Amino acid sequence: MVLSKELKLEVERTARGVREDIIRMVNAAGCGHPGGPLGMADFMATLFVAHLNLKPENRDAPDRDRFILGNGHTCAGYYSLLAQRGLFPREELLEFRKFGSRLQGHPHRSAELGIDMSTGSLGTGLSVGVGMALAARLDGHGSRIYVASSDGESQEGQIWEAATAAAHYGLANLTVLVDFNNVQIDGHMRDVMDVRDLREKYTAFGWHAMDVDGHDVEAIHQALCDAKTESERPSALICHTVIGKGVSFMEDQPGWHGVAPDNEQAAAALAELGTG
Ligand SMILES: Cc1ncc(C[n+]2csc(CCOP(=O)(O)OP(=O)(O)O)c2C)c(N)n1
Repeated sequence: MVLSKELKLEVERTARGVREDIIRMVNAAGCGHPGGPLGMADFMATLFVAHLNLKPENRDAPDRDRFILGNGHTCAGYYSLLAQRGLFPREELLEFRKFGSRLQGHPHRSAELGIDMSTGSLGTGLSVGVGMALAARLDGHGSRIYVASSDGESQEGQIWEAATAAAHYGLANLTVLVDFNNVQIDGHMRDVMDVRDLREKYTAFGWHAMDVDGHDVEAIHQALCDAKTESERPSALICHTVIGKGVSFMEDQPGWHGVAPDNEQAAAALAELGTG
Protein backbone atom coordinates (compact mmCIF):
# COMPACT_ATOMS: atom_id res chain seq x y z
CA MET A 1 0.00 0.00 0.00
CA VAL A 2 1.31 3.44 -0.94
CA LEU A 3 2.09 5.88 1.88
CA SER A 4 -0.24 8.84 1.33
CA LYS A 5 1.34 12.27 0.86
CA GLU A 6 -0.14 13.53 4.14
CA LEU A 7 1.05 10.53 6.11
CA LYS A 8 4.53 10.74 4.58
CA LEU A 9 4.77 14.41 5.62
CA GLU A 10 3.67 13.47 9.13
CA VAL A 11 6.28 10.69 9.33
CA GLU A 12 9.02 13.08 8.15
CA ARG A 13 7.92 15.81 10.57
CA THR A 14 7.86 13.29 13.41
CA ALA A 15 11.32 11.93 12.55
CA ARG A 16 12.71 15.49 12.55
CA GLY A 17 11.13 16.01 15.96
CA VAL A 18 12.70 12.76 17.21
CA ARG A 19 16.17 13.87 16.12
CA GLU A 20 15.76 17.29 17.70
CA ASP A 21 14.47 15.78 20.96
CA ILE A 22 17.35 13.27 21.14
CA ILE A 23 19.95 16.04 20.92
CA ARG A 24 18.17 18.24 23.49
CA MET A 25 17.53 15.34 25.90
CA VAL A 26 20.99 13.80 25.87
CA ASN A 27 22.62 17.22 26.06
CA ALA A 28 20.44 18.22 29.04
CA ALA A 29 21.14 14.92 30.81
CA GLY A 30 24.88 15.11 30.16
CA CYS A 31 24.85 11.39 29.35
CA GLY A 32 22.98 8.87 27.18
CA HIS A 33 22.99 7.33 23.74
CA PRO A 34 22.40 9.70 20.80
CA GLY A 35 23.89 7.76 17.85
CA GLY A 36 21.63 4.69 17.64
CA PRO A 37 18.26 6.47 17.94
CA LEU A 38 19.29 9.19 15.44
CA GLY A 39 19.81 6.37 12.93
CA MET A 40 16.53 4.66 13.87
CA ALA A 41 14.40 7.83 13.66
CA ASP A 42 13.03 7.23 10.15
CA PHE A 43 11.90 3.62 10.56
CA MET A 44 10.64 4.20 14.10
CA ALA A 45 8.62 7.26 13.00
CA THR A 46 7.13 5.23 10.12
CA LEU A 47 6.14 2.49 12.56
CA PHE A 48 4.66 4.80 15.18
CA VAL A 49 2.83 7.14 12.80
CA ALA A 50 1.61 4.78 10.10
CA HIS A 51 1.29 1.36 11.77
CA LEU A 52 1.47 0.97 15.55
CA ASN A 53 -1.98 1.25 17.03
CA LEU A 54 -1.10 3.04 20.30
CA LYS A 55 -2.64 6.31 21.43
CA PRO A 56 -3.73 7.83 24.76
CA GLU A 57 -7.32 6.63 24.27
CA ASN A 58 -6.41 2.95 23.85
CA ARG A 59 -3.37 2.59 26.10
CA ASP A 60 -5.35 0.32 28.47
CA ALA A 61 -7.02 -1.75 25.74
CA PRO A 62 -5.89 -5.40 25.92
CA ASP A 63 -6.24 -5.81 22.16
CA ARG A 64 -4.04 -2.91 21.04
CA ASP A 65 -0.68 -3.39 19.30
CA ARG A 66 2.45 -3.80 21.47
CA PHE A 67 5.96 -2.40 21.06
CA ILE A 68 9.18 -3.54 22.74
CA LEU A 69 12.47 -1.66 22.40
CA GLY A 70 14.91 -4.59 22.59
CA ASN A 71 17.91 -2.27 22.18
CA GLY A 72 16.73 -0.32 25.22
CA HIS A 73 19.69 2.05 25.35
CA THR A 74 18.22 3.86 22.30
CA CYS A 75 15.20 5.01 24.34
CA ALA A 76 15.66 8.77 23.83
CA GLY A 77 14.04 8.40 20.40
CA TYR A 78 11.34 6.06 21.76
CA TYR A 79 10.37 8.54 24.50
CA SER A 80 10.15 11.32 21.91
CA LEU A 81 7.77 9.21 19.82
CA LEU A 82 5.57 8.38 22.81
CA ALA A 83 5.40 12.08 23.69
CA GLN A 84 4.71 13.12 20.11
CA ARG A 85 1.88 10.55 19.95
CA GLY A 86 0.37 12.20 23.04
CA LEU A 87 1.16 9.59 25.73
CA PHE A 88 2.76 12.24 27.97
CA PRO A 89 3.75 15.93 27.69
CA ARG A 90 6.68 16.63 25.41
CA GLU A 91 8.20 19.03 27.99
CA GLU A 92 8.81 16.02 30.25
CA LEU A 93 11.45 14.78 27.80
CA LEU A 94 13.99 17.15 29.38
CA GLU A 95 13.68 15.12 32.61
CA PHE A 96 15.40 12.26 30.74
CA ARG A 97 17.86 10.36 32.98
CA LYS A 98 17.28 12.74 35.93
CA PHE A 99 16.82 11.39 39.45
CA GLY A 100 13.16 10.50 40.06
CA SER A 101 12.19 10.92 36.42
CA ARG A 102 9.76 8.53 34.70
CA LEU A 103 12.12 8.58 31.71
CA GLN A 104 15.10 6.56 32.86
CA GLY A 105 18.18 5.70 30.79
CA HIS A 106 16.57 2.40 29.82
CA PRO A 107 12.77 1.93 29.49
CA HIS A 108 10.81 0.95 32.57
CA ARG A 109 7.47 -0.79 31.91
CA SER A 110 4.61 1.63 32.50
CA ALA A 111 0.94 1.29 31.58
CA GLU A 112 0.58 5.06 32.02
CA LEU A 113 3.33 5.94 29.54
CA GLY A 114 2.44 3.14 27.11
CA ILE A 115 5.79 1.37 27.68
CA ASP A 116 5.04 -2.34 27.26
CA MET A 117 8.31 -3.83 28.54
CA SER A 118 11.38 -2.94 30.59
CA THR A 119 14.50 -3.43 28.49
CA GLY A 120 18.20 -2.63 28.50
CA SER A 121 19.63 -6.08 29.03
CA LEU A 122 20.21 -6.93 25.38
CA GLY A 123 18.65 -10.10 23.99
CA THR A 124 15.46 -10.22 26.04
CA GLY A 125 13.08 -8.11 23.92
CA LEU A 126 12.36 -10.58 21.13
CA SER A 127 11.66 -13.40 23.61
CA VAL A 128 9.06 -11.26 25.37
CA GLY A 129 7.66 -10.35 21.95
CA VAL A 130 7.21 -14.07 21.21
CA GLY A 131 5.28 -14.47 24.47
CA MET A 132 3.08 -11.46 23.71
CA ALA A 133 2.41 -12.70 20.17
CA LEU A 134 1.39 -16.13 21.47
CA ALA A 135 -0.85 -14.52 24.10
CA ALA A 136 -2.51 -12.23 21.54
CA ARG A 137 -3.26 -15.23 19.37
CA LEU A 138 -4.65 -17.27 22.29
CA ASP A 139 -6.84 -14.32 23.30
CA GLY A 140 -8.11 -13.97 19.74
CA HIS A 141 -6.82 -10.40 19.36
CA GLY A 142 -5.98 -9.16 15.90
CA SER A 143 -3.23 -6.97 17.34
CA ARG A 144 0.37 -6.98 16.16
CA ILE A 145 3.55 -7.19 18.24
CA TYR A 146 6.51 -5.08 17.09
CA VAL A 147 10.04 -5.45 18.48
CA ALA A 148 12.98 -3.18 17.70
CA SER A 149 16.38 -4.84 17.80
CA SER A 150 19.86 -4.12 16.48
CA ASP A 151 22.91 -5.66 14.88
CA GLY A 152 24.77 -5.51 18.20
CA GLU A 153 21.84 -7.17 19.97
CA SER A 154 21.90 -9.91 17.31
CA GLN A 155 25.19 -11.07 18.87
CA GLU A 156 23.09 -12.36 21.80
CA GLY A 157 22.26 -16.08 21.62
CA GLN A 158 18.82 -15.49 23.15
CA ILE A 159 17.73 -13.65 20.00
CA TRP A 160 18.14 -16.87 18.03
CA GLU A 161 16.25 -18.96 20.58
CA ALA A 162 13.37 -16.49 20.23
CA ALA A 163 13.65 -16.56 16.43
CA THR A 164 13.43 -20.36 16.49
CA ALA A 165 10.34 -20.32 18.73
CA ALA A 166 8.58 -17.58 16.70
CA ALA A 167 8.93 -19.59 13.49
CA HIS A 168 7.97 -22.84 15.22
CA TYR A 169 4.72 -21.32 16.50
CA GLY A 170 4.00 -19.56 13.19
CA LEU A 171 3.73 -16.11 14.80
CA ALA A 172 2.66 -14.06 11.78
CA ASN A 173 1.53 -11.29 14.17
CA LEU A 174 5.17 -10.66 15.22
CA THR A 175 7.51 -8.25 13.39
CA VAL A 176 11.08 -7.38 14.35
CA LEU A 177 12.79 -4.25 13.01
CA VAL A 178 16.56 -4.61 13.25
CA ASP A 179 18.67 -1.45 13.28
CA PHE A 180 21.64 -2.54 11.16
CA ASN A 181 24.09 0.38 11.33
CA ASN A 182 27.24 -1.78 11.43
CA VAL A 183 28.20 -0.28 14.79
CA GLN A 184 27.91 -1.41 18.40
CA ILE A 185 29.30 -0.14 21.72
CA ASP A 186 32.92 -1.15 21.12
CA GLY A 187 33.24 -0.19 17.46
CA HIS A 188 32.32 -1.42 14.01
CA MET A 189 30.65 -4.84 13.85
CA ARG A 190 33.38 -6.25 11.60
CA ASP A 191 36.00 -5.48 14.27
CA VAL A 192 33.99 -6.68 17.31
CA MET A 193 31.93 -9.64 16.08
CA ASP A 194 30.42 -9.67 12.61
CA VAL A 195 26.83 -10.96 12.54
CA ARG A 196 26.97 -11.08 8.72
CA ASP A 197 23.79 -11.28 6.64
CA LEU A 198 20.81 -11.03 9.01
CA ARG A 199 18.23 -11.40 6.23
CA GLU A 200 19.77 -14.76 5.34
CA LYS A 201 19.89 -15.76 8.99
CA TYR A 202 16.24 -14.90 9.72
CA THR A 203 15.21 -16.59 6.47
CA ALA A 204 17.10 -19.74 7.50
CA PHE A 205 15.23 -19.64 10.82
CA GLY A 206 11.91 -19.75 8.92
CA TRP A 207 11.02 -16.04 8.91
CA HIS A 208 9.80 -13.75 6.15
CA ALA A 209 12.85 -11.46 6.07
CA MET A 210 13.55 -8.34 4.03
CA ASP A 211 16.43 -5.89 3.61
CA VAL A 212 15.19 -2.29 3.74
CA ASP A 213 16.84 1.12 3.44
CA GLY A 214 16.18 2.28 7.01
CA HIS A 215 15.98 5.92 5.91
CA ASP A 216 13.47 5.40 3.06
CA VAL A 217 10.12 5.84 4.77
CA GLU A 218 8.12 4.65 1.75
CA ALA A 219 10.15 1.42 1.55
CA ILE A 220 9.78 0.87 5.30
CA HIS A 221 6.04 1.45 5.07
CA GLN A 222 5.79 -1.04 2.20
CA ALA A 223 7.78 -3.65 4.13
CA LEU A 224 5.53 -3.19 7.18
CA CYS A 225 2.48 -3.63 4.92
CA ASP A 226 4.04 -6.78 3.44
CA ALA A 227 4.54 -8.16 6.96
CA LYS A 228 0.80 -7.77 7.57
CA THR A 229 -0.03 -9.99 4.60
CA GLU A 230 1.92 -12.94 6.06
CA SER A 231 -0.35 -15.62 7.49
CA GLU A 232 2.14 -18.13 8.93
CA ARG A 233 5.59 -16.61 9.27
CA PRO A 234 6.92 -13.87 11.57
CA SER A 235 8.58 -10.99 9.70
CA ALA A 236 12.00 -9.39 10.05
CA LEU A 237 12.84 -6.00 8.55
CA ILE A 238 16.60 -5.60 8.38
CA CYS A 239 16.76 -1.80 8.37
CA HIS A 240 20.08 -0.57 7.00
CA THR A 241 20.87 2.72 8.69
CA VAL A 242 23.70 5.13 9.48
CA ILE A 243 24.45 5.72 13.15
CA GLY A 244 24.06 9.44 13.99
CA LYS A 245 22.04 10.09 10.79
CA GLY A 246 21.22 13.76 10.28
CA VAL A 247 24.17 15.16 12.26
CA SER A 248 27.21 15.03 9.99
CA PHE A 249 29.86 14.85 12.72
CA MET A 250 28.06 11.88 14.36
CA GLU A 251 27.39 9.84 11.21
CA ASP A 252 29.08 6.41 11.12
CA GLN A 253 31.10 7.32 14.24
CA PRO A 254 31.03 4.54 16.89
CA GLY A 255 32.22 7.15 19.41
CA TRP A 256 28.67 8.63 19.42
CA HIS A 257 27.10 5.34 20.59
CA GLY A 258 26.93 6.56 24.19
CA VAL A 259 28.37 10.06 24.59
CA ALA A 260 26.42 13.29 25.17
CA PRO A 261 27.07 16.32 22.96
CA ASP A 262 28.23 19.35 24.95
CA ASN A 263 26.40 22.67 24.53
CA GLU A 264 28.46 23.73 21.51
CA GLN A 265 28.05 20.37 19.77
CA ALA A 266 24.32 20.31 20.55
CA ALA A 267 23.88 23.80 19.06
CA ALA A 268 25.76 22.72 15.91
CA ALA A 269 23.66 19.53 15.67
CA LEU A 270 20.37 21.42 16.07
CA ALA A 271 21.45 23.98 13.48
CA GLU A 272 22.18 21.16 11.04
CA LEU A 273 18.82 19.56 11.76
CA GLY A 274 17.24 22.91 10.97
CA THR A 275 15.82 23.36 14.44
CA GLY A 276 18.57 25.29 16.24
C1 LIG B 1 23.20 -8.32 27.99
C2 LIG B 1 23.92 -7.04 27.73
N1 LIG B 1 25.24 -7.07 27.48
C3 LIG B 1 25.91 -5.92 27.26
C4 LIG B 1 25.27 -4.71 27.29
C5 LIG B 1 26.04 -3.44 27.10
N2 LIG B 1 25.72 -2.78 25.83
C6 LIG B 1 24.92 -1.71 25.79
S1 LIG B 1 24.64 -1.15 24.24
C7 LIG B 1 25.65 -2.36 23.59
C8 LIG B 1 25.87 -2.46 22.11
C9 LIG B 1 24.62 -2.75 21.38
O1 LIG B 1 24.82 -2.70 19.99
P1 LIG B 1 23.90 -1.80 19.07
O2 LIG B 1 22.54 -1.79 19.60
O3 LIG B 1 24.10 -2.26 17.67
O4 LIG B 1 24.56 -0.36 19.31
P2 LIG B 1 24.30 1.04 18.56
O5 LIG B 1 23.96 0.75 17.15
O6 LIG B 1 23.21 1.72 19.33
O7 LIG B 1 25.62 1.76 18.69
C10 LIG B 1 26.17 -3.17 24.58
C11 LIG B 1 27.06 -4.32 24.34
C12 LIG B 1 23.88 -4.73 27.57
N3 LIG B 1 23.16 -3.61 27.60
N4 LIG B 1 23.22 -5.90 27.76
